[in-house]
Amino acid sequence: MGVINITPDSFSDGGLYASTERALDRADCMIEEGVDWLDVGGESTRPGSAPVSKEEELRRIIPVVEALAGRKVPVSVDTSKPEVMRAAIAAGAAMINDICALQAPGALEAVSDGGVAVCLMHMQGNPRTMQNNPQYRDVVMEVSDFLRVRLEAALAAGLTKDRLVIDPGFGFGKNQDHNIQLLRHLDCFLDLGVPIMVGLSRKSMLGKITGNTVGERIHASVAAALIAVAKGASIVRVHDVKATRDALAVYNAVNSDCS
Ligand code: 7PJ
Repeated sequence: MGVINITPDSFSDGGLYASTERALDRADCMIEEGVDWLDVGGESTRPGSAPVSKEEELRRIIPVVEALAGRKVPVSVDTSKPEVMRAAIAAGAAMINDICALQAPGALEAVSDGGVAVCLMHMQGNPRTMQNNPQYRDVVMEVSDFLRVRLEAALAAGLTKDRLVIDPGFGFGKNQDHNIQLLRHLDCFLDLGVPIMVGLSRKSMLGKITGNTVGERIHASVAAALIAVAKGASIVRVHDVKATRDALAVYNAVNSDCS
């Protein structure tokens, strides 16, 4: 899954049009590189980031989703707001990727009415404060228990299991040790019975290990994606599609033919 962030540059004369064009160029480049899903997001959820209004999120996302609905690759929309979910589905989105796991009032209804796939992600706290000393007694157990409860809520709201994906939420209210534990024990989440998605690409967890800045984390990101797949992940959310695909092609060539 390739990440498409739509964050308009308020200093540029092109404004939103320019950022829409940039997002579509980026998407076309990823499609060329063989991406299977595009994940479109209009609100930064990095640690310390401030929320964006639903009007602004819609303005950023919808033109891109509409344009991408005509391409060959399905589109996921990274949002936590029910109104944005409904509009994204109407514009052609095939998946809603929610870092709040459909906890906002009306979110369960928005996706169950829409008939789309959903990624339920774990986060402790909210993006503004989540990295201020996150605490767990047993991070793998607690994240897994949370995801089980959210899966049950989704099923109770009428979603079917074949539409659901879970994600432990690397970097979302987790310290370095928590992130490492989650990756080391990622296979535990297979017990939940739905595909596992992970987002490790370019994250600060990899910066802490390598000492590299965001732009220099491609090799670490590919390594992390490979480890995640080896431990059972089905979907890896990445910025560097070609590099990740090549690494996974080698992995799959060795793993798929056991004769
Ligand atoms: C994730 C995400 C992730 C899912 C972001 C970033 C921060 N959605 N959205 N999982 N991360 N499902 O890409 O660095 O890990 S935004």
